Amino acid sequence: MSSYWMPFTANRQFLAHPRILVGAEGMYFTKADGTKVLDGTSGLWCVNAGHGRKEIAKAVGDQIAALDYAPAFQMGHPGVFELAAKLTAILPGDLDHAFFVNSGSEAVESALKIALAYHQARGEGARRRFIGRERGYHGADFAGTAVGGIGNNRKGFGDLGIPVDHLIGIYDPALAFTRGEPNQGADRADDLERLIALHGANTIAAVIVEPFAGSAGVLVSPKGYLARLREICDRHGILLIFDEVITGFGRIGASFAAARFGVIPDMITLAKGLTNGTVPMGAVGVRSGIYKTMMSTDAPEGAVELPHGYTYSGHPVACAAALAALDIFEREDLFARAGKMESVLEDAVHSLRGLPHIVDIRNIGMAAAIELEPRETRPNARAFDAYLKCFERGLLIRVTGETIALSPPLIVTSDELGAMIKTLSSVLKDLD
Ligand code: PXG
Repeated sequence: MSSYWMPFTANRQFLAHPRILVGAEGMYFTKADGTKVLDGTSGLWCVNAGHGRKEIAKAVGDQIAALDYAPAFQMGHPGVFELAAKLTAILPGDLDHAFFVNSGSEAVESALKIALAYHQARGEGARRRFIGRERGYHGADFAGTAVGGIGNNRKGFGDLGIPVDHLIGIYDPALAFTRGEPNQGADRADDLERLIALHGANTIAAVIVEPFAGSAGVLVSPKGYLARLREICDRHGILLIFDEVITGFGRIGASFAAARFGVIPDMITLAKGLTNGTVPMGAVGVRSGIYKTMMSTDAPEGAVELPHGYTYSGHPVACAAALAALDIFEREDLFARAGKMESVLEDAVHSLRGLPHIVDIRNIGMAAAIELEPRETRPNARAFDAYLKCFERGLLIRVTGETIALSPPLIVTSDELGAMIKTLSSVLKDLD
């Protein structure tokens, strides 16, 4: 076991106390000893339609048998065109082109490169800087790490060599225990004006934000914040990218945050729920104007307009999985279901208020966070202890810093939410 270097994992702790999953069905994982674990986190925010969906397994098996691989460059296959059409049909506004990749991190890198290429194509090649936000998470690759705003993820790697700056965060501890979107704080978007004054609008390529910050612990954008960012970006010719790797495919209680809040970004980054977590795949949704600009080049017809992509871009097996997943979302109306269950999750999670150590509870869509007071001696240890205790008691939660995150599959029932809260409550009472 010791030859595996585990990602974003306390490797030494894991080797001393391994946690192994061997099966999954519906709302439950199965451990090696045969006991069940209720999935409070959709795996890592990705299994939106629940585990073990037979339709996806069949589509994937059939695809491997029929066409296991097709070269991604200068070649196509039916599934990738069908998926691009189906995906862009559910994206809001004129986000009508899809560029396929293999993860959320690659979606972010691709969107940022498209932003640079687009500005260059328009003769504004000086626009090279990206603006992220404090406590943002945009994957683990170079540009995504640079534009990310979680100190611990950046510090070990020094200057990543990419011109970035960061907006002030959206979290206000004075608004602890807010249900849904905070009413105050839209003016935090005005911080973009400060960065524009500092760097010059003509040097800024794009702003990238998560509509709610997932990895930092469900930090919800204040009402009107995203619309204000949109308005400032428009005024200064800056592209706006919504990173919807977590918020997409129903997690926010609607198809996408862009649809829920009626704010259309220039690009949207997607992954996770796209294939219901079954096969790695990501995508960038791109507005028609960007695509058109890139295609209206003076270069000869045989020239590659965007020298970017991956061996596995639009992989036939991933496309088959995504088409089957989108089918399930539509047939079971899961995005609307998530919207309806939002208040059930909200009431359930806020019922924990008053239990020991809790300093904040936040929620939006099918996502919620319970923030704990740090222990004076060992920061972040209390939430991790809660994670270990919950797992022992048959519940998978996600922990980031001092925050417990819940993001159950969108098929979750009120009873299953009740069971999660019961386990969490018993664990919180037992924590020192
Ligand atoms: N953008 C956002 C907003 C994400 O949340 C990525 C990009 C990168 O995706 P990939 O597929 O490259 O991992 C993410 C990933 C957690 C957690 O519990 C969050 C992510 C991944 C794993 C765990 O906080 N987010």
